[in-house]
Amino acid sequence: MTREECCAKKSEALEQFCMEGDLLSCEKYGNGHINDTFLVRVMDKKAEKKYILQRMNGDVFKDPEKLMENIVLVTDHLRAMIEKRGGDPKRETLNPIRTKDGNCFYKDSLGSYWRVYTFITDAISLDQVRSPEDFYQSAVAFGRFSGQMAGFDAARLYETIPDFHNTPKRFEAFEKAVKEDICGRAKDVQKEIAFYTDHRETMSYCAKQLAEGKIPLRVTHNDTKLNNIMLDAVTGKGICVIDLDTVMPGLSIFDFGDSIRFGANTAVEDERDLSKVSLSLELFETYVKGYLEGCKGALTPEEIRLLPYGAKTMTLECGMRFLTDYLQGDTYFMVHREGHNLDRTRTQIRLVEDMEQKWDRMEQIVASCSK
Ligand code: ADP
Ligand code: GN1
Ligand code: MG
Repeated sequence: MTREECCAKKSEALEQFCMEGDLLSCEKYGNGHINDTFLVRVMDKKAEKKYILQRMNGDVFKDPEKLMENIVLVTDHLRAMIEKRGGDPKRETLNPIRTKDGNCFYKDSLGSYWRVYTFITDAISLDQVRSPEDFYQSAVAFGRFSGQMAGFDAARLYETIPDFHNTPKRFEAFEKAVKEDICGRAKDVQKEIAFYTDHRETMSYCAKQLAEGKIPLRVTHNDTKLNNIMLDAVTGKGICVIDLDTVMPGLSIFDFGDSIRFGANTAVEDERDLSKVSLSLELFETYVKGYLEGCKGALTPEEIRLLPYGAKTMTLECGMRFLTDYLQGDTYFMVHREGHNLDRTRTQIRLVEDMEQKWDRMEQIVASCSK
């Protein structure tokens, strides 16, 4: 069944959730690569209200019911912290809407799982930074998020995608995809395959530091792209971390690193003109400062030292995941054109190459910001 056919059940899903008012529209929304997201507008007592409806990706998330238990646990925890601080829980955390049966998800007649969140109003999410200030604000907010989750018992969380950032395991999956070559695409991407094969050792460095107990496992977000944060439309402040599907035990350096991979790139993730792709050292420095401030001294000296490695490893891992998906026929990440995953792979490779050129500067920036 195609995604479109699955999404045809959105009206059936909408009827199940407790949303007052008359439906005005329900349109595809956002640029996420995983779930099917819709903006729902309703008219309630002459006022327009908005919600986010999502069909959770059942291929990626094997147990959406357990995933939603995680989301409720995490958002309840965040809400309590926000209230204690005198913040606004309606805007500073996701708020799942219940179904008329009291559940936080609905399983439709085709077996897809749906959920609804209140829409975070007067806020924006970005696919590229407009100014260093945007990036700084996102860094503070992601850092703050990790601080808020520090008191949360990781054992309460179900692992929504096992080995999500286990880079050596990702390498094995990549090798298998190359060997099987089910679409016959490997012959055309030999250069890209060789790039990841040559970087195998580099990719296992952070995992090794964890295994040797040099850095701690924390409750992390694991998908810290710029468009997974809402910035206040007026003040530009980072107000809410969204896309909580992968909140699980993980590495702080990977949360840092994935933000750099996406946001400190001078081009978009799927840019075809590779001459536009590079690591902005200005944005890198901005993010280091914001993240350290948001974490409020919680990172160990070793975690801080390894921040550049987090950036490089996440860029390697993500590009390798795009290439794996390309080799397997584009079944994981949402694609919008022929060769989309390959374009994404190539930007990630170019970005790693640029990081390698700028490595000393990256280490110097981290050292001077942490003094
Ligand atoms: P995916 O897992 O596919 O990336 P996300 O949960 O990140 O899905 O949602 C996709 C996009 O929808 C986000 O980047 C953001 O722009 C928008 N979005 C998601 N949740 C909300 C919300 N509660 N309020 C406003 N916008 C939202
Ligand atoms: C996916 O869901 P989204 O679009 O925020 C992916 C991330 C990748 C990212 C690459 C659950 O993030 O791991 O880094 O695409 N999320 C999942 O853009 O696989
Ligand atoms: Mg997202």
